[in-house]
This record gives sequence, structure tokens and C-alpha cells, in this order.
Amino acid sequence: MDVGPLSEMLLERNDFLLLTHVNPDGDAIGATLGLARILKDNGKRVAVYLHAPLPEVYKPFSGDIQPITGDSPPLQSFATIVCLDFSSPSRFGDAPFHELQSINIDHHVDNQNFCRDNFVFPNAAATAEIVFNTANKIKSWRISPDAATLLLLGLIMDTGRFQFNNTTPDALRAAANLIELGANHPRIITAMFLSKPLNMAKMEAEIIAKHLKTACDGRFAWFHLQDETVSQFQINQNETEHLIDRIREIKGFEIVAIIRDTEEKGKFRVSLRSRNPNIPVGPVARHLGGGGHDLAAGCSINAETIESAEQTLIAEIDKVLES
Ligand SMILES: [Mn+2]
Repeated sequence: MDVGPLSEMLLERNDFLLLTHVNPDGDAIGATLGLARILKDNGKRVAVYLHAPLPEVYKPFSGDIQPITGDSPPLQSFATIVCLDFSSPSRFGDAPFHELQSINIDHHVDNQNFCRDNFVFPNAAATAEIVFNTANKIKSWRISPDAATLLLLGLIMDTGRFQFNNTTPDALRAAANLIELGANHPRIITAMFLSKPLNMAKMEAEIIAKHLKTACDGRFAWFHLQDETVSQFQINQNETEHLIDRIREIKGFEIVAIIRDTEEKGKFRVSLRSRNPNIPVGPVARHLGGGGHDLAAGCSINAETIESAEQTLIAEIDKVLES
């Protein structure tokens, strides 16, 4: 991973707006707030824009960085725009990033290189790993324990606690370096994995008992996460990111999915996971107009009813399982 030119760019410039994707996951938050922390600690002007307020679970990690929210990011108010952990500008209304002084830092294999300068490293386990290597290269820069904690959070979440096949020696070395820099590993584990509210545990049990469906000879399992179920257990949709792992861990399911309602009637949002790189879900998602990695991807399906959305999805999954 040649991050030298990226390090130089960050060192030379002074004024940054950092952006990440909608429904940000742990890597999106860790890489974005981690880079913001590092830039700020090293004398730069920096702001972070998020589509929605920072999810509750990440608040203990954000320190004095208060993300800006609103309909669209104030792109004209900053000299350099940094886009982290997303592969296409579509969620920003196809903003003409390449016309701005913009930098893309990402590890998605389908990245569209939509910025003026693109640093896309598909072999990186997490965008946080790229951010760490970049900052670590600048010997005069300080990486504080708070910044190290944010970057380790990104690595831990995108590797599934170092379980997925992106757990490379480089990823583990970055994690070791971050812990040496003072990253608070126990705090991450407690916040992310040992803080499940009882009502969430009850909802998971209900979903598995009542809503789980299978197809393709039991190799594909999914559930439709209905708004009613989520509100019945007083849970926010944005706290349901991890639910897919509760079914991925079940023996025999090779591809798993969650189908969610969206605000638009007749449109469903699908999260997909595979446990086997030989049966990638990235192509399934791309075929349906979405994108992502081999083992984790997502897309939307337009359909009149949930049943018809399910049929569309099963047909695509069938093709990958057959090939
Ligand atoms: Mn990521």
C-alpha cells in the first residue's frame, strides 16, 4: 500500500471537510473521526459531515469532534474534501467531486475513483487501516490514544473482530501498532460487543424464532426486518446493522440477507453477507444495482410486495450458488 503521496497531501494542506457514507458503520465512523482527530491534533482545520446525527453507540468515541449534519455537506466552505469508505458519489447527489480539490480514501473494490485524487486499496481490511498507515508515515505527527482507539474501532468492526478473511498480517500489525499507541481495546469491545440491551436480545430471539426464512436447499437464509418489529421492541433501524451476523453464524447458511423497508413504498433495502469467498455476494448486489465486497454487499430492490422482492433476490442468489 503506497500511501506516501497521500501523506504528503495531508501534510501540505490545512483545511479539510471529511465525508463518509449514509448509515455509517464502525469503519466509516472510526476512519473518519480518527482522521479528523489526527488532523486536528496536528494543527489542521477540520470538520466532519454526516447525513444523520452520530449513532449513540459511537458517541463515547467522538471526543470534541461534533459532526455537522444537514441536507448536504458545505462543500464550498473547505479547501479540501476527503471522502472516506465509500465507492460512489451517488449518496451525495452525484456531487462533482472531481471538480473540487477532493481526495478519496477507500478499500472497496468497486470504487469509481470519483475524486480528483483517489487512494483506493482493496487489500486493506478497513479504511481505518489506510488512515493509520498514512498518518504513521508522517514522523512529525502525533497519533493520540483517542485517535488510535477510533482507528482500531474501524479495524475491529470491518474484520468482524478479526474473524473475516480480510484479517491479514498487515491488518493485525496495524492493530498491534494502534494498541501500542494507546488504543483502548477493552473500551471498544465493551461498547460494541458487551452492551447489548435486553430488548435487542429479545428481538433477535423473536426474529430467529418467527421471521427467518430459507431457500436454495437451506443455503440461503434471510428475514424481512419490518418497521413494526423494530418499533415493538423500541429499537432504532440504525441499531440493527449487526443483526445479519446473528444468522451468518448459523451452521449451513452460506449466504444470508436482511431485507428492510425504506421510506419509499415499493422499495426494499437489502444487506447481503457470504461466509465463503467462492460464493461472493458482491456480484449479486451489483446485478441488482448495488455494490460492495465479496463477503458483504448491499442493494435496493424495487418491488410491489415483499414477496416479489424476495423472489427477485432468490433468483439472483440461485445463480451464484449454482455457478
Ligand atoms: Mn470499510
